[in-house]
Amino acid sequence: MERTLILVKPDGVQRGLIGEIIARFERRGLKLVGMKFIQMSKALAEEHYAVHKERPFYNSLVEYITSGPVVAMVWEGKDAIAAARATMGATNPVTAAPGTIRGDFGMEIGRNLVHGSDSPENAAKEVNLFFNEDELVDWNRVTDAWIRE
Ligand code: DAT
Ligand code: MG
Repeated sequence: MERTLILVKPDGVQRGLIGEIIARFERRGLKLVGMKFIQMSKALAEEHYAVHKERPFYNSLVEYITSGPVVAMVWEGKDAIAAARATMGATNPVTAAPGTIRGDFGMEIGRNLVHGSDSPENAAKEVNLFFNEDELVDWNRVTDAWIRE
């Protein structure tokens, strides 16, 4: 089982797309194990985006992600990381496929609505950054047998 950290970024929150975005992960068959609505601090944003520290867009990334509240979630499932990223679509919404979150709701890279972890290593780091172990819920979902054989 994999776990991935998903954020509904401030544009998704401001545009009233929280439910729309969550629904896509939910109906795909990923299982929600953690969720919170928070205003990220600059320190948390800098740590979250530490891998991009040397990139020219780093400062605007930190500014964007702290510009309003976000919904932070942990979704679980076999291949959860790749499945979630496919549901999100390509980083640049202009080239993201229609049917994906970014392809359906986005128009530029600096307002791409969602974050999703990109590897098991980064997912573990990011989940720990946003959630304590006791904030993640271990639960049985009755539909699992109809989602996985
Ligand atoms: P993703 O969010 O698809 O994992 P990433 O990790 O490469 O993409 O980059 C993190 C965020 O940084 C991305 O969501 C939007 C922004 N970004 C990436 N490449 C960019 C670029 N060339 N110009 C401006 N912003 C960029
Ligand atoms: Mg990334």
